[in-house]
Amino acid sequence: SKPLILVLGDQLSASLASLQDLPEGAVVALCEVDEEGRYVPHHPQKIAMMFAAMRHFASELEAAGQSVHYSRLDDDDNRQELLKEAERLARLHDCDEIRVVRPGEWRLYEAIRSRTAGAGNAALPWRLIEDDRFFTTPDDFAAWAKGRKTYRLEHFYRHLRKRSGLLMDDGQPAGGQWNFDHDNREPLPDHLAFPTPPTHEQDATTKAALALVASRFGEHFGSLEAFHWPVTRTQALAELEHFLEACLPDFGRFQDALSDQSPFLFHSRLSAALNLGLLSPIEVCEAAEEAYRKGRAPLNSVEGFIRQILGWREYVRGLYWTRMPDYKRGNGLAASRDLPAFFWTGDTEMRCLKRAIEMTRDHAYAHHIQRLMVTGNFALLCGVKPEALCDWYLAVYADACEWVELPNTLGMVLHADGGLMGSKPYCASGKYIDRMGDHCKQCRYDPKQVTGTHACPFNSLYWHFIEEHRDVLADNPRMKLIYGSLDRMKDDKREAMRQQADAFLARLDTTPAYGQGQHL
Ligand code: FAD
Ligand code: DLZ
Ligand code: SF4
Repeated sequence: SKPLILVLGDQLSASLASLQDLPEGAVVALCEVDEEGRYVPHHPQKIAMMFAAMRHFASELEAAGQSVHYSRLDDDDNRQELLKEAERLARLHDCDEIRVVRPGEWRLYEAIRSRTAGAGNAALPWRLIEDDRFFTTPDDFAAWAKGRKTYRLEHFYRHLRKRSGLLMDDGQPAGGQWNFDHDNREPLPDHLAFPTPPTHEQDATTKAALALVASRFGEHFGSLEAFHWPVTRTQALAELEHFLEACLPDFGRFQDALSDQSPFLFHSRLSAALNLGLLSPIEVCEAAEEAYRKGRAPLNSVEGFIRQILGWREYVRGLYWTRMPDYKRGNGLAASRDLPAFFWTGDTEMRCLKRAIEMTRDHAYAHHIQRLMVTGNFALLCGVKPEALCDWYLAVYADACEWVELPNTLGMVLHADGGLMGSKPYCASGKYIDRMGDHCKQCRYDPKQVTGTHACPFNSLYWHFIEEHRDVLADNPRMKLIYGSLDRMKDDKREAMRQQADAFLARLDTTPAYGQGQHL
């Protein structure tokens, strides 16, 4: 047979299953297409990073002697739709089959599945190959999940610790504990210095990708100016080295902290390189474990980091493939509000939100606590509908791929999956944001006030949310204390909070300032 091997934009790994033991004459295809750049208005840095990385990867395959067809976005004959372009190339090169590793999105997976042999279009059948670049496959997750009522991360994570042997000593967890989360919640101290992330030389290939994206997707939300993403494996390895040396020792302590100035703190910023395939999750976890074994980083940091990759990353992926497509329709709290317009501008006086959105605009990045407890928490409390919020997160982050974005947004942030992922919503008042960082010091609102013109809007919104969802949440044992506090409040206080929240929500501008309504 003479296959066309379609390598998708997030499959840039030499170890990719479809690239092993290729028959003579096989053609590898990578395709830049307009449709993938627009199904949500992706951040220009995300598109440029992907195109630059795709172009470098194609050159590396060619240098290794592989025959490669690279479709550029501005090629005249480009069909501008991924599957149609691949089919055009297969015909052009006289291929009799198209092989592709499982894509990172249900949308493409379904479209491909309907074209596989036996499912129609037998003239040019597609073949789906399992993606083995993770610790687990969707089948592994389904086997683990079988018969369980809830899918708790902690159980899955311990199962994978044992299976992988990561941070295990004679069958027991290193340090005698599975979880060091209680050591990983230090708020931001004053005058803490953060490591400076590496920058990478922008060669002609990277510059061309940046220029192309500026001209073709320049109207999308997000600036290209501070583009520093790694776009080759060598650059990604430099990022990993930097993380291990400069960030990992303090990663744990400040994992949950918020900073008004630093977008990155001690976070690894490795998610995009991992999701593109430039780094493997296994090598990253092994490198972190080695840092611990050699005494270069404390266990709470290393365990906390490995938990994110071996635990959360595998867990959300398993959940996604096991639960789609129904998962995407979940709206357990019946949320119906459009996205606040300032999510596309940062134009708000709420300092924590303003900074999270500005950092997103400038870097196509915000760290986990900003996504979860600032923008996410705000959207949860306001009742933003899942599809609007999911489209936003999918568009604005360089690391966004639906398999990881959707469970995090719909499940973790919005509690819209009926509690499958989290035993309670991650809702919080301004007090939490004040405790974890320094935004409130710069804000016109006061996190200690609940009503009045200076009151932090998170506070009344929080109680409004708690009241509004009493029917769904009150029986939850983890929410009992909160409902106890609400019930002990005097009626006039409750009424004042309600009015404060209602007035705020009535003023909230959800006109589609930008980007909304562009979903295909
Ligand atoms: P670090 O803090 O250094 O963590 C190390 C690594 O662990 C990350 O690189 C990532 O690969 C993994 N990780 C950490 N948290 C999670 C998590 N909750 N789920 C899965 N993997 C995790 N991550 C994405 O990769 N793509 C997304 O589209 C994405 N969307 C998100 C949307 C929302 C609403 C939320 C709350 C989280 C989302 N995350 C997503 C998870 C997490 O916020 C990012 O992985 C992280 O902020 C990336 O920065 P980092 O590499 O510096 O992470
Ligand atoms: C996100 C994205 C963008 C912007 N452009 C492309 C592209 O031109 N070609 C491509 O193969 N993939 C692109 N992607 C990623 C896809 O939207 C999709 O998430 C992955 O292909 C799924 O594996
Ligand atoms: Fe955010 Fe409220 Fe603090 Fe302002 S006072 S930064 S809105 S938590």
